[in-house]
Amino acid sequence: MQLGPTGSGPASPLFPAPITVVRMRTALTRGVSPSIGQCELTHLERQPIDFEVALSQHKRYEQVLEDLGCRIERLGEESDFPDSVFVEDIAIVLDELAIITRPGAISRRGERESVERALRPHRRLEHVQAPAILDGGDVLVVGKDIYVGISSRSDSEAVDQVRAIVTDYGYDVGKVNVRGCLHLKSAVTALTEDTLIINPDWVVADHFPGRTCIQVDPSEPNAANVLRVGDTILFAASFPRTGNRLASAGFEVRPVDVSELAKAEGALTCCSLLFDSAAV
Ligand code: CIR
Repeated sequence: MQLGPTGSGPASPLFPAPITVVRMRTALTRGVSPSIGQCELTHLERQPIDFEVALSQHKRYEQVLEDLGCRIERLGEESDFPDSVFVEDIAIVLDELAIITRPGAISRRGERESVERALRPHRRLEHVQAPAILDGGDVLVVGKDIYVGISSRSDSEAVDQVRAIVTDYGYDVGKVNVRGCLHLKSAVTALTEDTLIINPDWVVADHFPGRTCIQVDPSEPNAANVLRVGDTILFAASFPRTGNRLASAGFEVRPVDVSELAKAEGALTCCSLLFDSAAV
C-alpha cells in the first residue's frame, strides 16, 4: 500500500505518494580510442601502447568504480580523438553546475561535444570561452575551494572565467603554479577535505594553507594522482611505496593498474568524471 503525505493513510489523487529522489554517484567514462598511440605527450617520450592492455586496464578501472558504488555512464570511443579516454579534461562538474573546458591541446577540443551532451541531463552547463584555455586535470576541487593550475594547458584568463561562473555559489578560486608535470592534479590531489597528497617538487604546499599535505614517496614522483571514491583511495599500482604511506596514515587504499594508460600521460583521475545525480 502507498501512503499519503502524513504517512498514515493510503495515497489518493489529492494526496499523491511522496516522491523519493535517490541520489547516486555517476562515473562518466569513455572507451579507449583505437588511436591512443597518437596521443598528446608533453613530459614523456613516446613508447608503443598495447591497445588490448590499455582496454583491459580501463575496463578493470570501471569495474573498481562500479564495485565502489558508482553507476558507469560510458561514452562511445572516438577514433578521431586519441586522448578522449581522459574525460576529466573536458569538464568541471560541481554539485550546482558543470563547466565545459576549452582544452589547451587543439587536438582535444572536438572531445567536448559528446561530453557536453552526456552532462546536459545532469547539470546546467557553462563554458570556458576563447581565447582562454583550461584542462580539467588542472582543476582541483576541495570542498568550496577550487585550485586551478597554471600550466601549458590552462591559463589565467580561464581562472578568471571560472571564478566569475562559480563565485555566486560560494566557491573560492585560486591560481596555483605547477612545474615539471602536465597538470595540477599530476602534482596534488585530495584524500579528504583536509588532507592532500602532493609531490612538492611540482607544486608548493604553501598554496594549500590549512590543509595537511602528505608527500609521495620520493622515488614515485607520479604517485600524487589518486582518486577518492567514497572512503576508498584508489592509487596507481605502479606506486606501492606511496600506497603503503597512505595505508600507514590510516586510509583505506586500493591499487589500480593504469600503467599502459600512463604511457599516454594519463592517470587515475583523468579517466572519469565523478558526480552525484538523481538515480535513473
Ligand atoms: C594529454 O596530453 O592531453 C593526454 N595525453 C593525457 C591527459 C591526461 N589527463 C589528465 O591527467 N587529466
